[in-house]
Amino acid sequence: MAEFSCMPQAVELGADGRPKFLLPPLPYATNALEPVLSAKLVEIHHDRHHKGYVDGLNKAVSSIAAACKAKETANVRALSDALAFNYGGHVLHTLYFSQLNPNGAKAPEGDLAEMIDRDFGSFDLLKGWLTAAAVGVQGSGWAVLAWDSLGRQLVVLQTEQHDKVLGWGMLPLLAIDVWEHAYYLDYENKRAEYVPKLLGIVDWATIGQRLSVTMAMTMTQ
Ligand code: MN3
Repeated sequence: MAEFSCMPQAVELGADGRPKFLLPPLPYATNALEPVLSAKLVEIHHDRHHKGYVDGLNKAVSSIAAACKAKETANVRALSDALAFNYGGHVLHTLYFSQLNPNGAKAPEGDLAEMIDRDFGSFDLLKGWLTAAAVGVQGSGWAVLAWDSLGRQLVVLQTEQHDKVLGWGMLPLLAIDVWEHAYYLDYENKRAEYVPKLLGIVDWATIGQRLSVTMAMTMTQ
């Protein structure tokens, strides 16, 4: 579980020798997140919705490769949209499911705790801002705690769908899904009740690992 919690294996080579994206298995039983998220909700969200983005991503990538080789450029806009939408959905759902653990660390430590205090004032202030960002997303989208690789600071983003209103170079560390499929079965339309409960089962040790890896990856010379 510790190995899985930062980022699971992403691809295998397909029959054509090209990378094929994989749906990561849940790192826990579907009922492990109760009572915050029911087993039925987790099963539908992972096995149908997340799988749909993985399938859509593999289809977009192979369609683009085929169209490129055939010099068929008429659908470049639609295929580019499909690639961005499904890639965003796959990345964010991978982060989402692997960051949740009711028995995980309840507060950040080390570099993550220091950066949160520096950039947001305190852990409580960050949680307040992140919650407001998640609850306030118009329609379907996400709130994301991200690493700004140019400014070398933590930022909170709101993302529409999976791929709109992104900042290039801002790498997601913690992702809060506020599409209705993420909570409606358990919370109906009460997104403001779902978000704080979800934040209560985030494993902050996992977020700290992601920050360490991301900071090292984006180290400036
Ligand atoms: Mn979702």
